[in-house]
Amino acid sequence: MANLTSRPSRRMFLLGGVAIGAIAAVGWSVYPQRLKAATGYDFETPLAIPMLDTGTMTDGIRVFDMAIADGQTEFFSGLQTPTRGVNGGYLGPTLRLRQGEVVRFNVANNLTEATTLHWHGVNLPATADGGPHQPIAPGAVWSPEFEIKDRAATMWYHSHLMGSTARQVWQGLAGMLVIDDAASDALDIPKTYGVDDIPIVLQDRRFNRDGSMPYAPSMHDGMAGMIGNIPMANGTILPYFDATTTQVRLRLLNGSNASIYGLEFNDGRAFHQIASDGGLLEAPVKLMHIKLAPGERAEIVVDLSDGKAVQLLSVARSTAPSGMGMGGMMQNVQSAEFTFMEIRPSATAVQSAALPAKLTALAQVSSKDAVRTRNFLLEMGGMGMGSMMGGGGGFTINGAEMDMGVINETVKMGETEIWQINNAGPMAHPFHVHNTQFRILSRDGNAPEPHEAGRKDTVLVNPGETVQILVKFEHYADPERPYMYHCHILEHEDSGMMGQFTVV
Ligand SMILES: [Cu+2]
Repeated sequence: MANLTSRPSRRMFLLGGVAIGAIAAVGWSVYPQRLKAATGYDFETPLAIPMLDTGTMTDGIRVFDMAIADGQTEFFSGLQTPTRGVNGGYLGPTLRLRQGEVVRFNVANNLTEATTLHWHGVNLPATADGGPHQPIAPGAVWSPEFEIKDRAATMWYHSHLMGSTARQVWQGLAGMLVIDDAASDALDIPKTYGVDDIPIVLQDRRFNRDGSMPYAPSMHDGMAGMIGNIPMANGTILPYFDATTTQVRLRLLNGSNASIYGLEFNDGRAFHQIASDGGLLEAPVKLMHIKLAPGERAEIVVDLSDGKAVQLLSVARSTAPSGMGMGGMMQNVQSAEFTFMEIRPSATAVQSAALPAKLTALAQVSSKDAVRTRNFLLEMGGMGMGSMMGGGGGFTINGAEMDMGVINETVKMGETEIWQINNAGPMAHPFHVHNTQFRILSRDGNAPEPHEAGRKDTVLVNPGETVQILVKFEHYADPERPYMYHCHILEHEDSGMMGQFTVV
């Protein structure tokens, strides 16, 4: 293993000695150039494509064997970074499932501490949720089994250990989970894994000079969330992807702890969003910019028929008024500016089919379907001086911090409800509800934009905003074991911005 004293190199010296300090000093706007100059990286690593894992069929059940373990990852050439992963050093395989199948995940915990795996976005029994109530002890194997009810969608899995989710996800415990169904199979859209259908886990991390990637949040990080200064896609830094077709479908996941990405291409080209968290939109939506908060997914199709290389960026384009003081600062920090990767079209690209005008049918949403409204007030009490000086977290929903012994809400299976989420704090919070795909009814009284009108499990609630979602839990009642709703900024979740509900 190389180190700085035995094998000095411009890249490593600058990475440790100049890059991070310079980036902090010059601010985020010139960040991509600085990163390139400082690291010497210029899209010279191929994009890592997570291994595709379709499991094995055993007695009609699709079985996945997953081992969570400590590992090492060479993010920077010659430097080994201690990481954690699922069946590998960092992150995990892309699990491929089908609607209507029974699946079993054999999750072995080879760490020396407890962990969990939560199947984010999936409709499942509470015992299979993989949240705080299903810890896997060191050396133990957890084997949840259930039927996949969801339609085709890009979901994901990640650690959800009470109080330690942020640290374990930062270390690498996350991966993609792709569900297929007959309707999506029948659509003529890019669907060859790793060729024109690419999973992309977007994250950012901070590194030490020795290559380590410690989870060591400052007090400010505890409030703003851990935001890195090195972007990565599938655990690769400034990678390139060689496209061999004229269109590529990117399954984008914001797998960061706290960064809100404003995604667009460096040449301003438009693209089409075809799916949100819970699957296909009714029709492709043409966009030039898409905001993706932690936990959210978007499938987009990018046209490359002009043959020009294009870079995927995160750009801060705040639509919210920038406040003064701490609040304004935190909004800025949440909107991270990064260059993630470059896509290089082949000169002999295979012609892709034109996108279908219609993708699927979605149920009409109406507030009249709801039998009641529940209110969820998100607050950051910890913003006060008391907690600035070392007090408690103060991240609450309806005035309470998460308590594993308290069921906050009880919902009847099959009933439609309005959940009204109000953000009283100075930061945007992505609100995630387990075990369902909901629909957005309104943002501050306005109907959602077309790209937000589909199935969702995570919705960004901006400062001062009130978002209404239409929620229904259609399967898997359990009067005792709860599911979670929470902010998906993982530091906020760990600090108490989470609650529990049962479906009866
Ligand atoms: Cu939050």
